Amino acid sequence: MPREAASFCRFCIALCGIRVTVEGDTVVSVKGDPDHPASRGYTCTKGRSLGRWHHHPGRLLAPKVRHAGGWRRAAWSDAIADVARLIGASIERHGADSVGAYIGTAASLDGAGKWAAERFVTALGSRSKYSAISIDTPCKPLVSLLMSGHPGLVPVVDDRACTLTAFVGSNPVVSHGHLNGFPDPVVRLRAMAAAPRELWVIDPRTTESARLATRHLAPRPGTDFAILAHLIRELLGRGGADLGYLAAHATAADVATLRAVVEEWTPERASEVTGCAAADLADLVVAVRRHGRVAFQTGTGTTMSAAANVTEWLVWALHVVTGSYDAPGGMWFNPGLLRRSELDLVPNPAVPTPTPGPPSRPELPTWVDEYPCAALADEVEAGHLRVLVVFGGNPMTAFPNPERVRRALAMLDALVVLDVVDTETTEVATHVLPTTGQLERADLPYYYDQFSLDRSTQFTPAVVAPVGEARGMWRIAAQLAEATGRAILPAPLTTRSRDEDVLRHLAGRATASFDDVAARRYVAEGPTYGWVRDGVLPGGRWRLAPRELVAQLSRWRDLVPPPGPLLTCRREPRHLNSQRPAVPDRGAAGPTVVLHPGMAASHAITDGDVVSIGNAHGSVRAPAALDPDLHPDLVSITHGWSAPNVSALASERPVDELTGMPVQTAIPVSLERRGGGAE
Ligand SMILES: Nc1nc2c(c(=O)[nH]1)N[C@H]1C(S)=C(S)[C@@H](COP(=O)(O)OP(=O)(O)OC[C@H]3O[C@@H](n4cnc5c(=O)[nH]c(N)nc54)[C@H](O)[C@@H]3O)O[C@H]1N2
Ligand SMILES: Nc1nc2c(c(=O)[nH]1)N[C@H]1C(S)=C(S)[C@@H](COP(=O)(O)OP(=O)(O)OC[C@H]3O[C@@H](n4cnc5c(=O)[nH]c(N)nc54)[C@H](O)[C@@H]3O)O[C@H]1N2
Ligand code: SF4
Ligand SMILES: [Mo]
Repeated sequence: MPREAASFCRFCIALCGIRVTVEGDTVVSVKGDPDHPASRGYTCTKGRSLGRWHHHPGRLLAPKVRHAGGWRRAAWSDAIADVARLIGASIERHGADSVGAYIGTAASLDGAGKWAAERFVTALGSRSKYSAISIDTPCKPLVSLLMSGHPGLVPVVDDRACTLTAFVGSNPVVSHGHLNGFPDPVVRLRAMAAAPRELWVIDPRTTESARLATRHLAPRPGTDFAILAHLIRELLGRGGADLGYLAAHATAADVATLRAVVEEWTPERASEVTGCAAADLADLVVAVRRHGRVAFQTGTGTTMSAAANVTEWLVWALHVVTGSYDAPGGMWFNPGLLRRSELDLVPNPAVPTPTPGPPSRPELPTWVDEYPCAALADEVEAGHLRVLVVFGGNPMTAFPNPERVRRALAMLDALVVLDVVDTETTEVATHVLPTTGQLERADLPYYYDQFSLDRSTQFTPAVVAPVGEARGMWRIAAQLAEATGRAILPAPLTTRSRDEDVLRHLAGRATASFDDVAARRYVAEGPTYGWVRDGVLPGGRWRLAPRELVAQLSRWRDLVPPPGPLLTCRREPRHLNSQRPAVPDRGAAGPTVVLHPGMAASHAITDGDVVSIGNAHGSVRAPAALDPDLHPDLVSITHGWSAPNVSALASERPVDELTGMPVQTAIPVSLERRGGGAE
């Protein structure tokens, strides 16, 4: 008899409610849950493919250990003992930092798993912690830290009350949001665009989100900061700023510094750099004045650009200048229903200072307690990093310069990968440990609560039994720690506890009890306003003009935007980075190079031709697909593939001097036709 279970999807930040039909051990179907208060029945193709993902032909069923002739299937106890031995030996001979961890996107969506992974690194006493944040959006914690004294503030769009929303380099209709989760995005964006409300999209492509917007600006890639600098200049200089808010929540000196550094971004200069008509830029100023408060949300289109930090800073500054943070109709800060940041964050009057980067890249400042992924290959090659544990990530497709990453990973004494399927990274691993997938574990979105549009959380029990010998990631981390003589589980938890016991611990200080969350499945409170202003900002004031960011913005003064082609980042509906739940064969149907017809014509390229795009770092080949909805300077391939791997065009040197972030959008490239489509 088939049975139906309610759960929620953990491929992405939207965390849509699902109903899973199961017959025996077989997941028969996954559908949207109409009773789920946030997603209201919505799912995307990835969520509906969860059954295929669960039954993926590449699923890892048992631990495997590499030996001279290939792989050997190992008993769990042997695999754990072997990894623990290598970790212990490495620490003894080379110190704690010689053992590190990379915590990827899928780990962050396994509440107990990521919690245990973090505690594992801490228990080792190692500073060699890496996460996907430093190849996605290190500018967000940096700007939060420099402006508030804490790196973890998450501004969330007040989606019911905001009247002027803007997405800058984010396409929520496909991505479902960047650090703000938008389940059912089309319905939500339509509501944001319904008069008298306005929705602006700033993106060099006419994206699915842009099509729903009231207005669309298509700047040259990499120049968004100029739109924002101009906007702030006009608001501060010619009216529209919330002067009362500024007087109370910023210093006069900071306001003067901000005013001075944006002054040169006149309408003419902003228009020249961005390629947007001065009249369109003026319309944006007028719109902000009309609405007073704003909700601007950035995404990878800005966080991956060379000007990431200043763009993010100017977005935060815009909210401060208009009194839009921590206030209805603007953006509020989600402290998390489980995590409750408001209990931990106290005013931090010290001006943040970084510590040096890892020994092989000391020039990369460390602001939060992790090293940038761009330094990982250097650390291995220098002999500092010798054992790496990968939790739910795929560095081979995610890191810049994949060839060097592959060589570095192959040099490790041990590469231990915790994953659900075989990947480009398990291919170079020494130890592969099969982990329970989404449907096989009880879960709470412990790290993703803060990205919800409501202060909310949800619970799911396991829907099906683990496949093969797969184990929970938290349990594997705890067993590895135990086998090296360390304990990461606070009493009364043990490695034999149930998932629910760990989750109960994580929910220990939630505003709703674990039993309540488990019984109700989804618990929400409305937005909470004012806690950052009243309880976190030193003296109630933002540091509106951090000197590091003022210095970076000054350096963009003379920018002459490079001519195209420029490679930009983009997400595809059916894939989640390298995870392709709807396409069981990893090699099937690679990406296309999307080009404007004008760009194609000037390079004698027609639809379907094989083209190569390259730069000083590498080159990739793929078939061309023409699309008139792009900025004419732009070419676009998605990341997450091994062939072609677009990360070959990104580099671990040079990177952003403050965060170590590689440039992954607005990259100048050459473009050449290599052959006809049939070749
Ligand atoms: N379907 C799907 N959903 C995903 C993912 C996925 O792979 N597939 N990945 C998940 C992850 S890890 C993340 S971080 C989020 C990302 O979420 P988003 O940041 O919303 O990602 P995208 O949908 O790629 O939107 C980025 C947009 O930036 C535009 N862009 C590129 N360069 C520039 C620029 O210089 N300026 C401006 N203004 N725009 C630019 C691109 O055209 C693109 O439309 O998505 C998550 N959701
Ligand atoms: N050039 C370029 N590079 C980029 C980007 C870009 O746009 N362009 N995007 C960047 C961004 S935003 C990000 S977030 C990173 C992504 O970097 P990663 O997080 O390293 O990449 P993913 O492909 O999401 O890898 C997730 C892995 O987790 C596994 N997995 C899935 N479910 C589970 C599970 O339940 N448990 C466990 N243990 N594992 C599971 C998947 O099989 C997959 O191997 O890449 C970054 N790199
Ligand atoms: S938008 Fe798609 S992938 Fe994201 S949670 Fe919802 S169903 Fe899952
Ligand atoms: Mo990401």
